[in-house]
Amino acid sequence: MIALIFFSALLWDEAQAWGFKDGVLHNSIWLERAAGVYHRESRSGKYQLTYAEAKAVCEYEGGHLATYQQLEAARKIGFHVCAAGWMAKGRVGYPIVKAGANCGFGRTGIVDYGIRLNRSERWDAYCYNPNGKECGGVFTDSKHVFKSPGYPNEYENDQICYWHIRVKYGQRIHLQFLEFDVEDDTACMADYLEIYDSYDDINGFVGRFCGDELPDDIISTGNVMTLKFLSDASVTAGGFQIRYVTIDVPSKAGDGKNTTSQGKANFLSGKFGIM
Ligand SMILES: *[C@@H]1O[C@H](CO)[C@@H](O)[C@H](O)[C@H]1NC(C)=O
Ligand SMILES: *[C@@H]1O[C@H](CO)[C@@H](O)[C@H](O)[C@H]1NC(C)=O
Ligand SMILES: [Ca+2]
Repeated sequence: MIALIFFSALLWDEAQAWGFKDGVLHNSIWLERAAGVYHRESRSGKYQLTYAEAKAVCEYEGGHLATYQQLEAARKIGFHVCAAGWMAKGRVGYPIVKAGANCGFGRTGIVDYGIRLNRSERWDAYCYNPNGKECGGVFTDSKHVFKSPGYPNEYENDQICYWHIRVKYGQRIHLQFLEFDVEDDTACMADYLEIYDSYDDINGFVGRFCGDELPDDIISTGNVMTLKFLSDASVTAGGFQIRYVTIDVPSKAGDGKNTTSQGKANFLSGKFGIM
């Protein structure tokens, strides 16, 4: 019985998206960007871009065509797309994480069509742009700078981004606001950034921020934090940059005081932690 449930769960997963996350595998539906690499097709559909057009698509967004090595690096962390696209230097191929009969000839790896002599052939594009528009994600690095989508340009209307931070158990997260400019209104009803001292946007509410005053630093109580940015249908602003760094929780009680006394940081006293 249990085996049956497990098996049907697998099948369901198969139909949905297919899984794992930190154990890698994945598919590109939710992992639209991996290691700065992403897939683009023409607005008119699949396999419509010449080499020059593919190049232009990536450059229009501030990036360039991915190299074979960049596509392979993305594939290694789960980037899987079943569509051949141009890469740098006129190469064509696509990244396969999960072998399947309908895609990749049952193999995994970069399916490589080689360097095309005829640059008028029409394929999709693989772009590389590590500084591309970022709207959320899961972060486990010991430090990172979050930017509002499109930063340093103004953010767009109707954005919803969630950034989840999860560092090593026993560490805390120190948030520092480097730039902050979000449409101002008295109750921050229009556009806002919310910060939660937990791994979701229900528990551990810390605050909702808008306007152009830099909020104070915030230090988590546990090893997880969530940032939620939301913009409504009109009026945008400059956006934000927020840095986090991890801090090791001091083993001696006395050291903790020193941390707070240094700046204007809010040292939260709370209970949220995830192994
Ligand atoms: C190059 O590819 C295009 C599109 O597939 C095709 O129309 C054209 O004839 C090809 N040119 C040569 C020289 O093969
Ligand atoms: C407090 O922290 C500062 C900077 O990290 C350090 O130089 C100093 O020795 C610390 N003071 C105490 C009392 O631990
Ligand atoms: Ca707005």
